[in-house]
Amino acid sequence: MTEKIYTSCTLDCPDGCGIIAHVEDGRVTKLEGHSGHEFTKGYLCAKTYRFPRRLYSSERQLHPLRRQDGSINSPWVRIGWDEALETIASKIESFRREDSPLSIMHYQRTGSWGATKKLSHRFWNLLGGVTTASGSLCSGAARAGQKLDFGVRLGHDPSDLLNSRLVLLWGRNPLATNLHLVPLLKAVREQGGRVVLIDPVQSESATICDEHIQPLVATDAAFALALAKIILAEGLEDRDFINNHTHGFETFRALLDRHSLDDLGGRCGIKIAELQRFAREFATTKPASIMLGWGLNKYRSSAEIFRCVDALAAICGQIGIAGGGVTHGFDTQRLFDKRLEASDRAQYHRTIPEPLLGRGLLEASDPPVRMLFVNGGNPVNQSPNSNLVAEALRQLECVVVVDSFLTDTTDYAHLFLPTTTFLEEEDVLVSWGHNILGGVNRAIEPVGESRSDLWIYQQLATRLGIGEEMAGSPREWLVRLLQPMANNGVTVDELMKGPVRCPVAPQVPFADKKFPTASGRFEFLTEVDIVPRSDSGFPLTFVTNFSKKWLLSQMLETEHPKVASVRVGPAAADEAGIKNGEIARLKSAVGELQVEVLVDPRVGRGMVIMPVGTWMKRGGGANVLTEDVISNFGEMAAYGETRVRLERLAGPVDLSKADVTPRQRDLQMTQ
Ligand SMILES: Nc1nc2c(c(=O)[nH]1)N[C@H]1C(S)=C(S)[C@@H](COP(=O)(O)OP(=O)(O)OC[C@H]3O[C@@H](n4cnc5c(=O)[nH]c(N)nc54)[C@H](O)[C@@H]3O)O[C@H]1N2
Ligand SMILES: Nc1nc2c(c(=O)[nH]1)N[C@H]1C(S)=C(S)[C@@H](COP(=O)(O)OP(=O)(O)OC[C@H]3O[C@@H](n4cnc5c(=O)[nH]c(N)nc54)[C@H](O)[C@@H]3O)O[C@H]1N2
Ligand SMILES: [Mo]
Repeated sequence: MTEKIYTSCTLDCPDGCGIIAHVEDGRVTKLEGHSGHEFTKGYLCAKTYRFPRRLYSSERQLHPLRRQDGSINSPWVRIGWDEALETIASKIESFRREDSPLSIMHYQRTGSWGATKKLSHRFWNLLGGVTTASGSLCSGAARAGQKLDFGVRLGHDPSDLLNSRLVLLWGRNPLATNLHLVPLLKAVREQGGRVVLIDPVQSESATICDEHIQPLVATDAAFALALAKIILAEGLEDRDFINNHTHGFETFRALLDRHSLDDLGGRCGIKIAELQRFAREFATTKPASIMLGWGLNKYRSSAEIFRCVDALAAICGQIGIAGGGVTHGFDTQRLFDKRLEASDRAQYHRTIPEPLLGRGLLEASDPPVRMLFVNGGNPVNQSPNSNLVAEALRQLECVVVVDSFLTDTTDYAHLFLPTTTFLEEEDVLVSWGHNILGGVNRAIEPVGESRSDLWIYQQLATRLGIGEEMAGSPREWLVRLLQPMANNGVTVDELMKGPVRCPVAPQVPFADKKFPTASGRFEFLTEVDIVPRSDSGFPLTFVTNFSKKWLLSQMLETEHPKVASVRVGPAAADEAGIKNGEIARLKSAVGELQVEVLVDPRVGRGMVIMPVGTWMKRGGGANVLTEDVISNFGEMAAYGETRVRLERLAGPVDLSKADVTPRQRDLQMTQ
């Protein structure tokens, strides 16, 4: 008999799908969409449909592992949970006592958006605090920029798009990365509205847009300022909104006065007439919504770039109105009961910014970091300057990784703990792309000996004398974590039955025109550097984006491209003397990769684009090339500051090893 169990996908994706898991004899046989989910509406993305393959993959690790002779060069051997937990607890204990708690670093990313995952912070805080990571690999600059403008980063409910007459997809590629947004965008067009893509690449999403505006890469500040300048010059601004609800307008105007329109247009590579036409359309079409993506989030000035876009919307009064706004993501997790993280119990504090992990680990002194505990992340693969991160990890005495697969990071680990997936866990999902809370019911028992992060931390806690303060079933912890929701009428019991709208999430943020900023108004930026980085030795900007086919670095060997590929426009290929399909060397100041070069006229000038997530040990790894640069605000990894050059290979290339079939090449074109 097939049991049907409601759950939610907790993977790091804005869609956060509502799922019905089909279970037969304790095995998941199929996943389908939950038809009652307001946003994901009964269907899943291809990655989630095929998630059972990951669940039951032979690559999945189902037992704790340690290195045979202790060194990371020796093979993994299987051990029991008791041995693994005893070893790790005693390592934690000895580093704390003999050295300092700060000689241990905890590194956690958002492999799962389950609410219970935050309890890891409680564990380390109860121990008195350790070195942790600050900043962000994902949304730091956007969060920082929007906080300065609005007081908080708060998106419009996706369904509010149906009120828009014009939608700008700005540095965002929902057809690949946010599938359930697509029907809403189609509906906007069916109602007579327009959807415009702003991207240096004609991405997959161009196919669902009315128009594609193609500024040069990393010049969005100049582009947004040019539009604002035209709007003000032509008197198309919303004076009422500016006068009554904003702060710092005159300084913003002075910032615009410092740049001529010719200069701004020249920088972004868009003709003045086109800028004028589009500026008029944006200013006079109300309401217009801007959907900001992660494409703008990869530069040193990203927070300021976001602020230029916010300012553009503000001068047109497109803020706080239905169908308007500047939406990036949702920080709904701030609504959990934060006190449970027990930050008041940490007497020791030290942070290393995530974007500078390699350097930070190597430079940490007094005390140096000696032990690293990683859960829910793949920092060797995903941090900038992977080689430096790897070098830093190689020097540590003890690296523990909690994951389900042997990733690029586990290559540097001494101990591996196998963890469950969301299908084996009880949790609650709070999405960063919509306002629907998702119950995560355990569909099956843990496969093999895998265990949840919470169980692992509880076991370690017992061995370290803080067991009682970490004790409790997942359900008990969820009730505590989500007390603020219960206070607003939504209980965990209800959440576990089906998707529920977050009771405190606004449909239209700032509708009352109150902003939690210092002035209580929308605040304009005062300064931005509009000149992208250049380097004559490395003529191209290295852009990394997300593949439609896989999520971050989570792909099985059979799903992994045989050869890492990059795409360039015809001009860049000609300049490097490289033909379509040729294997070439891609070099940056910090690393190099051998890649197949696909010449694609959809890619803008002055750039190379490569998908994030291919594995270093399978010949990929975009971050082998990225430089560890941090954004001006928000401690964000500025991956896109990396400059690269393409070089022809001297000798013939052994393509038998590469094995690129035409079919695969076609598939790669859609990356
Ligand atoms: N299939 C799939 N879906 C995913 C993910 C995945 O790995 N795979 N990852 C998830 C995560 S963690 C995130 S954060 C989101 C990100 O979702 P998106 O925002 O869609 O992510 P990106 O692919 O980084 O960037 C989108 C677009 O920005 C463009 N871009 C690059 N540089 C610039 C620039 O200077 N200006 C402008 N205007 N555009 C630029 C790129 O060409 C790209 O088309 O996706 C989530 N969804
Ligand atoms: N060059 C470049 N690099 C980038 C970006 C870019 O634009 N350019 N974008 C960045 C972005 S937006 C993001 S979000 C980051 C993502 O960086 P990471 O969060 O490091 O992403 P993943 O590669 O998905 O690694 C997550 C790991 O967690 C594991 N995992 C999943 N669920 C759980 C769980 O419940 N418990 C535990 N213990 N493990 C779990 C998965 O198997 C996987 O190995 O990468 C960033 N890296
Ligand atoms: Mo992300």
